[in-house]
Amino acid sequence: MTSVAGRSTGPSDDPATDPGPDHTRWPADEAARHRAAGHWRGQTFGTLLTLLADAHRGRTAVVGRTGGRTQRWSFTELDDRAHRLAAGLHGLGVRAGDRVVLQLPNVPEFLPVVFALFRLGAWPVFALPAHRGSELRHFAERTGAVAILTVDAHERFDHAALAAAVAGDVASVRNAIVLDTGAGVDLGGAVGLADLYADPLDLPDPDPEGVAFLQLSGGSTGLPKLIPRTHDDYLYSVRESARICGLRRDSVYLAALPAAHNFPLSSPGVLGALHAGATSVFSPGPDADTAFALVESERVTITGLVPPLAAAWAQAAGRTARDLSSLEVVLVGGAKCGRELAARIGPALDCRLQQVFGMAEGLVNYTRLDDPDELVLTTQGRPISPDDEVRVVDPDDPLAPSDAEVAPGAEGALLTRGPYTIRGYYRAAEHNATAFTPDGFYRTGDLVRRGPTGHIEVVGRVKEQVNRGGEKVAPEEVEDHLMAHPGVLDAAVIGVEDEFLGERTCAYVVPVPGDEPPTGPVLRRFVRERGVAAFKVPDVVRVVEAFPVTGVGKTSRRELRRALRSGEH
Ligand code: OOB
Repeated sequence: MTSVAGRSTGPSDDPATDPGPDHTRWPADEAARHRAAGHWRGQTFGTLLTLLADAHRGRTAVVGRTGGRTQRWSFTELDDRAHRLAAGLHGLGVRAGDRVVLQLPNVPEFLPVVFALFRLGAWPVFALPAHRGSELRHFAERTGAVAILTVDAHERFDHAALAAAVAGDVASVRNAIVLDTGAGVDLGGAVGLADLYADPLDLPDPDPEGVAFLQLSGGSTGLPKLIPRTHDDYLYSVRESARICGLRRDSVYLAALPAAHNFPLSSPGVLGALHAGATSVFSPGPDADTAFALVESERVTITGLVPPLAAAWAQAAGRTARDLSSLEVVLVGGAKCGRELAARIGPALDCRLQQVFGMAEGLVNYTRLDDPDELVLTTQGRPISPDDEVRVVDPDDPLAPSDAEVAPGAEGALLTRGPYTIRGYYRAAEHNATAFTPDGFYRTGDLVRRGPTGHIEVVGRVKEQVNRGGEKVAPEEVEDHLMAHPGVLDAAVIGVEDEFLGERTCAYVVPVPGDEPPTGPVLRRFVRERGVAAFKVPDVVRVVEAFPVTGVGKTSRRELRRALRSGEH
């Protein structure tokens, strides 16, 4: 890989596919500091798996279902599968630096596939199972991907047909590779994943400071951006996450959310579990029925959930016959988990709550297992690393940011820089010019407050704050008040245009199933009686059956706004 003035060029030397300068690397002096501090250890994921296989051999690394079959692979078997798949992919012409769009649901094959690509030095582009044609085409085009690797069908959607269509549309895509789960769809001209297992090859280890994969941004506007993460930087966050979340060899991590997302992948996720020599269980779906059965049968000790799912699990735990007593820690993150919900989770699931505030771009914050309860209930944690730099700045003018720091404890926009936070999105020079400060801090777009212990409370998104006639309303705060009502399972607040106020608030509420849903006036009175400023009482309340969600299951306020504009609610 060549470096030009702090930028790296694509590793391919073929001028037809060489993407040119595509992402910003860490400046040399900072990189040297991260190495000297022991954060970056010059190890790749492929080498790590070999070491893990030596250390843990016959212990179970992965459990999951492919089609109707339960599979259980030891560390040795996972390592062997990754070696053989790497050889098969090499046989297809996949080389170091090539991009491969990966769209797998929670099947055990996820891990050998990802590690095979890591070993080759080819970059998985982590699409989510919920993505469809417009996203997959965008990922393939933007990255010049050489292949798409997916499953035949999942949740009654024909992914093989979609992969074939995208391969037909995007010239760089030479192969569609499909995991056949026996769903019975036509695989067309796709290569079967099972046919790729070949005799292992001796492959050169990729550059640990080079890109390992492309993650996707949560993306509040437009299509997701691509996030280049390196072996060195990501391994640091995985290693520390495993430690902070107390993973041990006898831990069992349940991937309930789609494993390709950064949260179940690395916070501490399946990679953290592997790192600790623990077992990863892939749940085919995130719903309480499916997951509780696995918690019982596999004696799951730890998992990670987005807040709407945590609310649903807490509700379901009260009436399940399943034995959930093995659960020790439930991480909740991805969106704000307000105090009301936070206080419900531990007692309902009889476990320790750990809040996590992370982003695929890098920075991850955790409440610590020995933090006082008050911090666990009211904050989203503190950074993983002593070298994560955090600045809380004046959010007032996003177009002409002064980036002046606010007073300690005051609300402001979060900027961050550190050993595992990217310095630029992949092939997005124009966007990078505003998404990062000139000195390399990432503008997270999150509104936060930082307390004296360094714990961060997320107040909302800079852009989602509702400006109600000059009074600022954080949707998350109003949602938390609504969630305190016993009849409310979930709440989402958005701003709606208003002739007089500029914006007013509209609260959507999902009632607890089976109960008589609370009415708008009842809920407005309820919020008012909790002693909040009148301007925070939602102007409109709508009761709906469910919320639209993002690919990882976060409530999509963007989709709610769209539905409201188009008159669907
Ligand atoms: C995780 O990653 P992304 O990339 O899907 O989304 C990042 C964004 C953050 O910038 C923030 O706006 C929001 O999601 N977020 C939270 C939060 N955790 C994430 N907002 C409030 N409270 C939280 N606890 O979502 C992600 C990555 C790694 C671990 C966990 C979540």
